[in-house]
Amino acid sequence: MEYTFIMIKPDGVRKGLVREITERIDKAGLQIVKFDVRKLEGNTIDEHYSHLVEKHFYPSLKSFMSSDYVVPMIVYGENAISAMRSMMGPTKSAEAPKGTIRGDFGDKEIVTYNIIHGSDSPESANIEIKRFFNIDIPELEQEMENRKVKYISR
Ligand code: DAT
Ligand code: MG
Repeated sequence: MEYTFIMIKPDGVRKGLVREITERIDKAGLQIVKFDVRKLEGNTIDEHYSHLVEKHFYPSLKSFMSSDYVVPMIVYGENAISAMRSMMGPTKSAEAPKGTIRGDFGDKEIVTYNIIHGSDSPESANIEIKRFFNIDIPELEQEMENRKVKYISR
């Protein structure tokens, strides 16, 4: 069981895919434990894509990511990181198979418009969860435990 960080990007929000994507996560047997709708600060985008700031496409990636609301989430479940990466499909939507989120909804010409982000390793999941929800895994586990107790006692 593990946690991963997922974010519906501005194009996913604008295309009205929030329900479709959360439903796919649900149907895969994964649990959305945190969900938010917000606009990102420039420095958050720089940190999140620090591995890409030197790339020629970074300015357009940054302006895209700040162009509208995004939906950051924490998703929990069995092999959540790889399960979500498979559900998303590869970075380039044109190469993503049908049935994946990027294959079904991503822009086939503009790589940047690929609908969704998902952490690529346990290390990046922990860092991204902390960055976007200001919580670390032990705190999150404690919070989940507390929720269970509340649910059972109702
Ligand atoms: P992923 O989102 O699949 O983990 P990544 O971390 O390599 O891929 O890149 C982050 C985002 O940057 C990606 O979702 C879309 C954008 N991007 C990556 N490569 C690109 C390229 N060659 N041209 C335009 N945008 C790109
Ligand atoms: Mg990545």
